[in-house]
Amino acid sequence: MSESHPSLKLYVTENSPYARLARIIVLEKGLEDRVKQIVAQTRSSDSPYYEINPSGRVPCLILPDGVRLEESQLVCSYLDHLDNAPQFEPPPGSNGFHVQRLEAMARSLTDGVSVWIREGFRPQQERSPGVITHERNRAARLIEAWETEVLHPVMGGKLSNMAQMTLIAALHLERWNPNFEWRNGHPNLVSWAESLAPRPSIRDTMPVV
Ligand SMILES: N[C@@H](CCC(=O)N[C@@H](CS)C(=O)NCC(=O)O)C(=O)O
Repeated sequence: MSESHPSLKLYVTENSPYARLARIIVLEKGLEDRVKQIVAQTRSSDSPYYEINPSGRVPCLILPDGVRLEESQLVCSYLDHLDNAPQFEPPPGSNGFHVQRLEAMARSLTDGVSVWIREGFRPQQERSPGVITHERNRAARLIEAWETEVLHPVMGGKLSNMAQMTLIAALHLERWNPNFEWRNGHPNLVSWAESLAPRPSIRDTMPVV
């Protein structure tokens, strides 16, 4: 395959935490020459992107034969297996179970904070105070739980699983939502996040504000 002709197209936006997972994998695995990243126009009526992905969501990966993949977990797994040497699969046994459990919990945080952020983008008169309160409280409960869970051995060490990746993407949503204040009173989470932040794949995919 010619390096100047990437065979896969990855549709992303710069600030989607879900697309960020796929962008992190591309960098971690050195796939920049094989995967062309294209910024999609999401959440606008009549976007040309809807012809490519009818759901309108990112990330979305288009394979050389035109097959379309969405959902960040599937897209990440596909990219991770491209070289037949996956690095981010759950390990066998009990640690694998904990990676999947913690990935689900990190995804709950991402999903909830994303709803909260979207609510903030609506015109003032369309915002639902009930939704905002619900999501703020959900995030606060999850952050409390994460303060302990982040000490689980599978969350430590080098970047090696989707639980770590999903949590860092969720925590960095603070850049989009200044009311998502998770740092105060959570020293374990702060030091965990600070230890990952300088990693090039994390640093170079930071949400732009
Ligand atoms: N469960 C999906 C969520 C993807 C998602 O909701 N992406 C958002 C960006 S953060 C999106 O594309 N939204 C556009 C829309 O809802 O039209 C995944 O993990 O990939």
